[in-house]
Amino acid sequence: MCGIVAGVTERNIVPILLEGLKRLEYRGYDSAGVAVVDDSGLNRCRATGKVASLVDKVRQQQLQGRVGIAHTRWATHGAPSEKNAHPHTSSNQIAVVHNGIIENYLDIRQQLQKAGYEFSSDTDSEAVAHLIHQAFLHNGGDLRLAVQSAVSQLNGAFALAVFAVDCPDRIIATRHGSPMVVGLGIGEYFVASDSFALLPVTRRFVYLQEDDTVEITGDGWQIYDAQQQPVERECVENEQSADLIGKGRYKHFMQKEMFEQPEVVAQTLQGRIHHGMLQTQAFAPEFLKALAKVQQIDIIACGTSYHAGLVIKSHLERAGIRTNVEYASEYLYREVAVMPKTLFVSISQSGETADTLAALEKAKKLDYFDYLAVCNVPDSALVRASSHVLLTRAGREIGVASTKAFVTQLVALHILCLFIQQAQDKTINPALVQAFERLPSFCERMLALDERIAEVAKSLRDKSACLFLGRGEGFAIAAEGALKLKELSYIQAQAYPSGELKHGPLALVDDSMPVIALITHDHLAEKMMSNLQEVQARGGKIILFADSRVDKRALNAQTQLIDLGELEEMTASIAAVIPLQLFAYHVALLKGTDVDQPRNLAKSVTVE
Ligand code: HGA
Repeated sequence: MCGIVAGVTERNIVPILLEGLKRLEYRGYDSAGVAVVDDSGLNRCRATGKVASLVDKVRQQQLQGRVGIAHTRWATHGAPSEKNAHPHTSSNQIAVVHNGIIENYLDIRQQLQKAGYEFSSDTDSEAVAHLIHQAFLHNGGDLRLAVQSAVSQLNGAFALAVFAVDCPDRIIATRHGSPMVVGLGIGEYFVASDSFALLPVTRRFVYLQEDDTVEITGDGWQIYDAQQQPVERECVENEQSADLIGKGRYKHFMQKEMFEQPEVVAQTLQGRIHHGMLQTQAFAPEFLKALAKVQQIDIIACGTSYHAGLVIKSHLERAGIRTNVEYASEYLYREVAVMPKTLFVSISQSGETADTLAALEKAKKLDYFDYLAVCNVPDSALVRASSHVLLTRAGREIGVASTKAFVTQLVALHILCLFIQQAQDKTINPALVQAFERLPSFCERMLALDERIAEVAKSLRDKSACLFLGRGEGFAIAAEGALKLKELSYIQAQAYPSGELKHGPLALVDDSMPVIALITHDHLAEKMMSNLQEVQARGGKIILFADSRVDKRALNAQTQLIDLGELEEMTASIAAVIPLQLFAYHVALLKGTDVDQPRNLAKSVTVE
């Protein structure tokens, strides 16, 4: 999604801004731009496509300056085009980069047009530039007051970085529902939407809180709270490596990330499960006390993280914990009845997902017992806003389609489930706990199916639609498999619990419809086989991912089988998603799509 990098330096800032944008590329975007201010005034350069195209244009234009703002845009309002790319400017005086959505931009636009402002883009963001310009004139050229006055008129979510030609030594940045961090260098100061963008220039960061505004100059920085009072915010050291992560011997980040799964599963287990025992020191004592009292759980998430919630639901309910799993975007806009002793669990890879963050904010106003974030990014907004955190330890995930983050979410959620059972003195079969320690080797076995899966993927090369079937946890995994295929190959892939076939989707089945089914060796295997016979009877072509113990005698010769070997009951669904990820990957390779940055998608979904 959109990314912001900006700063005030003593050297030419342009290479720093461009490097920052490159570091944000993995988030997915469609255009990029940079603007600087110097003695000659405001200079801007924008380009569609990759940051590399912007770099070429910047070089040709010989753009230079000590104060600048830069942006990668993932279009929400207006097509991905140069005129819509940020920075947006007003009267050659104000330049603005904006992450988020301004919900009342049409009203503001109309009002500004009446006041004589001309718009040159279709974006909501340009209205912010003109509004700040109008306020700048009214405030006698005080940029901070102008920004604060302009944002008080905005509805929606935003992070903004702004400069003005008439005060060319400073940047003003602010946030409301969208992240922004201040990077503290030596004699140079920056802001960015993600600290990762600034790691080559600093390790010291200050996170802006909701509605904070920061003013940075070459001499220092000052944060103001929502009441426009100067405030102190904590400075944190970031330990992450500044190195940009490479693909190593792999063709794509996604491929590398799938093959890292055995390792990251082991990392997620570390210090939490050892020799078949739960390690109580993994959690703070007060959190364990809270787990002892939990009676219900509301899991709120989006996309792949939502599927992780669906998988864990049946395990939590088996442990006697009533569990509700819901899309954050739906939870946000309905009345919610919270039962006593309900734990609110949010799941997000990035911890920046706007819908999930907003859901947490809503939940905090309700009568929840406690708040847990299951997240992959320790310094993310979600982690900072929750009372407890369970880190998934997948390492940085670059591929837009989530793979290793999903598998580690499942492991972390299983760990949570086991800890709840232990805290509530419920009997835990030690064999179940031990199964997790064998999971990395099961992941290896799934990855070894790569060649066979690449072969089977050929049958989807010319297809435009398919069905995914599973039952129980297998349905949640099938839904994740379908999402991966959609994201990567643009094939319409719809997942159904196979018992639902006869209630509608069976009408879609004929001899041109591939039906991809997942059967693990559980109590639903026979039911699944009966459903597959319904498919076969209508000529449907089955691609079956199945445990080798499943009785497959009823399947016809056209069925293509991917034999998963003998999976372990407790971890079967975690391992079984890997072959489905590989399948989506190989279909995408055959289709020639952009595996790491599928069209229209972004890694951290920072807009609602
Ligand atoms: N609404 C703005 C910015 C979009 C954004 O933040 N995407 O992540 C635009 O469409 O330009």
